[in-house]
Amino acid sequence: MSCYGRIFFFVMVLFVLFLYSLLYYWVTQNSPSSKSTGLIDLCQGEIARDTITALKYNKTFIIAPYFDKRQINLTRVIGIVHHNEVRDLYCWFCCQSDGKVSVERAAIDVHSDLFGFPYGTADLLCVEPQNCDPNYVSIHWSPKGNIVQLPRFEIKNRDDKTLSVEFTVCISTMFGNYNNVLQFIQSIEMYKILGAQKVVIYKNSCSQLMEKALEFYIAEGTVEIIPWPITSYFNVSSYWHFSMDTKDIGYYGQITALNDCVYRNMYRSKFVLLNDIDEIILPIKHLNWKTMMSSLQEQNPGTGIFLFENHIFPKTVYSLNEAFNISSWSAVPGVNILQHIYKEPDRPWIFSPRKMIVDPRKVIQTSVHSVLKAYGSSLEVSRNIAITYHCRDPLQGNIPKKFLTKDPTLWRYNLSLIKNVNKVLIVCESNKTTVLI
Ligand SMILES: *[C@@H]1O[C@H](CO)[C@@H](O)[C@H](O)[C@H]1NC(C)=O
Ligand SMILES: *[C@@H]1O[C@H](CO)[C@@H](O)[C@H](O)[C@H]1NC(C)=O
Ligand SMILES: *[C@@H]1O[C@H](CO)[C@@H](O)[C@H](O)[C@H]1NC(C)=O
Ligand SMILES: *[C@@H]1O[C@H](CO)[C@@H](O)[C@H](O)[C@H]1NC(C)=O
Ligand SMILES: *[C@@H]1O[C@H](CO)[C@@H](O)[C@H](O)[C@H]1NC(C)=O
Ligand SMILES: CC(=O)N[C@H]1CO[C@H](CO)[C@@H](O)[C@@H]1O
Repeated sequence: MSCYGRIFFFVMVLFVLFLYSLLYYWVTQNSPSSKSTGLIDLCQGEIARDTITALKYNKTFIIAPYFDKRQINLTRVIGIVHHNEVRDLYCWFCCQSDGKVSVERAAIDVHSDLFGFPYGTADLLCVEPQNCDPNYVSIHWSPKGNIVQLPRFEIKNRDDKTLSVEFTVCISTMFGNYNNVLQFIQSIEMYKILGAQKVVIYKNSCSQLMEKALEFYIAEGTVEIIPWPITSYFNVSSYWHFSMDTKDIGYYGQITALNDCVYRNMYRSKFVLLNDIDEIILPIKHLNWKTMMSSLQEQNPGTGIFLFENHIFPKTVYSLNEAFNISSWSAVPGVNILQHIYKEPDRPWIFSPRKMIVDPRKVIQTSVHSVLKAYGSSLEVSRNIAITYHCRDPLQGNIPKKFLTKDPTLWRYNLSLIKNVNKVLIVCESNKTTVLI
């Protein structure tokens, strides 16, 4: 072949290759499947790492997607939406099988417990495409377009590991420069005595001293902190109802945090407790949660949600037992719960809120005092079996002590509680970087 011939042949080969790639591009871009958007690599989008991610332009915030195969294969994206300004949203799945993108319209299920606020928790529900097995998803207001810049979220709970923990306590939203350090340490130690291996805290803000206590428990492996920068995105209310405070969202987004905590621990923990840090679900009939829950479950098969009456033990009313007025604790700011064993009288005509121990795998949507949707039934546990011990400001004004009821159940744990609290304080003392005692 002559030199020109060779060049001609080479050019022809290049030309044919070029035609082929044009054809390939055309075919993939105009593929008849309306759902497939071709070979755009969704997996280029930056992985979202924050607990709260705002979507551009639309009044939608993403917390996290969770794989939920309890009925059909769903991706359930827990989010916060403006309840009457969000209409269409789409899940852009990144399929592991072939690296393609598959788009599904999301059903938007706004939780019914908005309490009048414009923003509330929502589940964005997307049916997972067959043979896709996605590990990442992006959320977009359109089923078309370029989404390379969209953040992508890891779909959690894809492998349902075996349960590694028996009891996890979910503490929603620590806020307002929280500094009730002594009561915090006592609550954590009580949870541990009663059977908790894990305490998950959604932290908005707390004091420097509190940070030290948290560091101690993180190092110990008890506490897991989920950053909760809700105040960067919303004007939050510190009340639970809109009528009390016309802000964007109620009580520091507590309900969203609780729902996230249930799903986060669904396949990690046999039970999840949903209560505040000044509350302890306190067994009366048994000595710990394990024996109490096995007895309750045995007697109530099919029940997944156990509700415990809230009883207020005012922090303004003290017991006279000087043994529990522990002088070395006075350097630590906060309430000493061992001194508060008088509870306010019942008011049967007023709604008495309850706190919960749930089997997370039976919960679909939770509120604060009950679940909204679940697979199992709920049981109102008798106060003879357990109560929610709640040590705080009085709710019924400063009624005299003689009208309160003495309930020293907490004192059953006095020896181990005092010993354990002292251990935390001494560890911190030995480390000269802390001033806890
Ligand atoms: C549901 O998801 C699992 C795990 O990803 C998969 O093995 C199964 O085939 C899926 N089922 C359906 C009906 O798509
Ligand atoms: C909070 O409200 C103020 C005025 O009421 C407004 O200017 C501001 O943008 C709001 N902030 C957020 C995060 O919504
Ligand atoms: C606790 O002890 C301190 C002194 O050690 C005393 O000032 C305080 O009144 C005591 N508190 C109660 C409630 O007895
Ligand atoms: C403190 O705990 C011990 C051991 O459980 C118990 O014997 C004692 O009665 C408790 N003290 C009070 C005042 O209840
Ligand atoms: C003790 O102090 C060191 C710094 O001197 C710090 O790195 C460490 O985390 C502290 N440990 C605890 C348990 O607070
Ligand atoms: C549902 C909704 O509000 N969609 C809007 C999201 O933001 C884009 C860009 O501003 C609008 O075009 C959509 O209408």
